Amino acid sequence: MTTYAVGDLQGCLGPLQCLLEKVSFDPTKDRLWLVGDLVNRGPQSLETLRFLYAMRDSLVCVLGNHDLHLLAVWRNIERLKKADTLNEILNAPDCEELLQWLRQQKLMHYDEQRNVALVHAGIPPQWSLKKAIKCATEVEEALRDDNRFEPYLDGMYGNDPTKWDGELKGVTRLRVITNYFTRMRFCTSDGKLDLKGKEGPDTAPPGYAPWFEHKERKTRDVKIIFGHWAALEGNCNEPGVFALDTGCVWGGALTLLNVDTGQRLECECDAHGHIKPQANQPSPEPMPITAKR
Ligand SMILES: [Mn+2]
Repeated sequence: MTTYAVGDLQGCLGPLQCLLEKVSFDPTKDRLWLVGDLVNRGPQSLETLRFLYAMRDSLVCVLGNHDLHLLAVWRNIERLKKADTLNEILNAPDCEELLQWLRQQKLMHYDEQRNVALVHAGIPPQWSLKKAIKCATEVEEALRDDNRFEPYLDGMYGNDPTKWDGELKGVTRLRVITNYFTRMRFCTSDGKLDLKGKEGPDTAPPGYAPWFEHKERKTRDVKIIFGHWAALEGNCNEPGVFALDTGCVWGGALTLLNVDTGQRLECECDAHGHIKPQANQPSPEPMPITAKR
């Protein structure tokens, strides 16, 4: 039995299947952890969700900002954005089944035996492991509660407040927690967020740094696997912190990490999130569509 973690899929099913084949992934024995952002922007969001749903008993999945956005559009709380590629899911006959499953997923997974946490964006420096688990649970409970699901999604959007305060209540409280777990890149040492910057770690505004670089970060003794930040290109130079978003949907690669050995595998992608043909294995000459087969 082997446990793997995979980076942001964003509908890139081909590269995922390629990696699972490379490691001879066996869903009856092995486990796959997903850092979230399963869908959107990429070519096969619906097929990706169906593929994962079919092997749901072998998965651990945390939600990303794109997954939450999908849930909000599904419940008519937010509209599709121009670049979204979510319509195929919303129009599918099995939409309800797939998204009812999606909303049961977590914001944070903690494996006590391995001392490894799995999150989409990160854990803010001022939170202990215990605090992070408690806060993630608050959002997970709202997601699963039929009476609180839509009010939560409705209150989820927005950049304010920029910083956690234990006194926060209601959807405002859940919004800050959601922003930490699913959108954070740069913050101050006491957890004030800058949600505008998306570029590399050296582009932090004055006083800010990548969330994982703060020296006093309270989860420094926990291994953390995360995605979300493609500009890191899989490198974060912080011991025990593993960046897995290597931008498969943007012509980068999809990364698979063996959680126990730390070994990484990549599948290179083209600009549309499909598997990139290998240089040493030229793809066959395209057949003219008029040719007799
Ligand atoms: Mn993301």
